[in-house]
Amino acid sequence: MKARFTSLFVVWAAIVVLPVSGWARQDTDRDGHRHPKPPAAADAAVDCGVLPVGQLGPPPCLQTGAIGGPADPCSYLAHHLTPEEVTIGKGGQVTFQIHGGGHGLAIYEVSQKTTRDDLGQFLCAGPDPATVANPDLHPCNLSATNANAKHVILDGRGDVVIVAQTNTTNAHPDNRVWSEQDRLMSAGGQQFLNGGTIPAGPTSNGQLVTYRFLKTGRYLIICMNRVHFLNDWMFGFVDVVGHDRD
Ligand SMILES: [Cu+2]
Repeated sequence: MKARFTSLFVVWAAIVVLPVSGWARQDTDRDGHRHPKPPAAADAAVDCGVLPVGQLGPPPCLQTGAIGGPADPCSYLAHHLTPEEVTIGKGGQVTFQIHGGGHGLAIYEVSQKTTRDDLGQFLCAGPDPATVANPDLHPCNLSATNANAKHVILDGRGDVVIVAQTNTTNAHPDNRVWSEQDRLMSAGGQQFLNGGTIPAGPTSNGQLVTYRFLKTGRYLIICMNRVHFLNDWMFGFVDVVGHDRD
């Protein structure tokens, strides 16, 4: 009787336990092919903006006063995400921490073929401002004309992702890149998001915005501040990998 119980237990274990552990690490596609599952969802952290703790560069960058503020010709150097691109597993969470002032976040899905350089041409045509050391060579630096103009932004497949309407009222929603269609989330619309008193690092204390990505794909993360996004290319990407049938 004991031997019979033991063999029954082995059969039960093979049916119930193993698929939950070892066997479950595979996925079957529509053709019946088995593939290893991707690693478990991993989280990521992205710093949005920079808290200036000194001059952003030699003159003409401001050397005193409101360094990094809207009158600093080098403020564009603080308008970026770090890192500009992260990859997480499906179901993973990204925590965005705000640094410096005057930011807003919004997320859109874009085609896999969407590149930073291609998308940036719809904002301020020319080189990536992140690669421009001399503020005089940044074609849209502190340009109210460019920041307030209408921009229609396409992804790598040619689909319209964002329409930044002309800023005619300088009030909500004109005063932000406020494009609701296809937008997954936004934060910092009427009141900007602001950073804390400690620059990016383990003890930094900026506002946090989190988003959990439940579907695979490529996602565009933008700052809704018109100057930051349309002049200075303040955007990045989150790539979410895994199987959509999970
Ligand atoms: Cu910003």
